[in-house]
Amino acid sequence: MESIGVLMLIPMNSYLEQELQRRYNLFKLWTAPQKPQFIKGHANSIRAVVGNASAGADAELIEALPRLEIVSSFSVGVDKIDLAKCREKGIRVTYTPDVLTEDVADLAIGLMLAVLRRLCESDRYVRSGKWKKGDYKLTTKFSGKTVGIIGLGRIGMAVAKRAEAFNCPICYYSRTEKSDTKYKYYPSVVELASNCQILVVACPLTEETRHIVNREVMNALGPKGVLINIGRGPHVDEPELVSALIEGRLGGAGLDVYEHEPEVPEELFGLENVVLLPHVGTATVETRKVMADLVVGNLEAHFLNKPLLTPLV
Ligand code: 8YV
Repeated sequence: MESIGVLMLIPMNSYLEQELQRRYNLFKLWTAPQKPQFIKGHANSIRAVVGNASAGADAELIEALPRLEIVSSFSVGVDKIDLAKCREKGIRVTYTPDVLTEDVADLAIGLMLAVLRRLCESDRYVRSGKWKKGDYKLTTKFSGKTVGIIGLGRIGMAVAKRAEAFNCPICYYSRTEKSDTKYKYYPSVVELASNCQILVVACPLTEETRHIVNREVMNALGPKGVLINIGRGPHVDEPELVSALIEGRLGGAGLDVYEHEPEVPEELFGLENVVLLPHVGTATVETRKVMADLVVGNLEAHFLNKPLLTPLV
């Protein structure tokens, strides 16, 4: 398979890079001083693209690669890939579902605990020596709080299962009510936010779900409510989130994702009721290795004319 050209869009995992390099003629887009010229120069040998949550095959890239057969994404989220164009051109698309579900759901629970129990602030309190001068303030209990989940897919279900172990009543919003769950369904996000104390975003990013958490939803969640975003930044209207937190209309937020990563609104840096993570939902050694193996496994299957392991298109 030496001569098959694979274009990797950005550096994402060194093990994945090595495994691709061993099998294919790997083109690393980020090493090119002039990206459009680089793509043009290798367009006739590139048959696969490897991207991730921040860089995918958009319409422009797909058009520029006439021999493209498959896009193998190192992510479960595929919002950066033009799926319609891939379908139209018969380009296969694979992703990495299931293998990362536990990590993302674990992190959602971690963010809930971190925001309500003020774990990061407590840590700073000890490190700065302030403990020696007084008592730390009281925080907010997590067990038993009602958790509302936007999107009851694989990750949403895994969050629900974990939160249940903390005796949290679970409710959810999704486009349609699920027949196979006992959790309470609300037909709108505003109703969900009005009836829960912790609101978790766990749905895919699409045109329909962009800014699904808007001013109205934040107001419905209220001054004691906490927003947890482990989905995608654009699910939340970020300037509205900043105002809601600063004005005290929203109680707190635990964020792993942002509208313009790696840019994070600086107004959030001074707020102690906010916990900010650098998009690390799947970032464990174990999970990233399995994700990498799946990216490579899908490419191998494709080029051997075998069934894809995790096809999306
Ligand atoms: C990563 C993700 O950020 O799977 C997703 O959708 O957001 C994450 O796994 C990323 O793709 C790894 O580079």
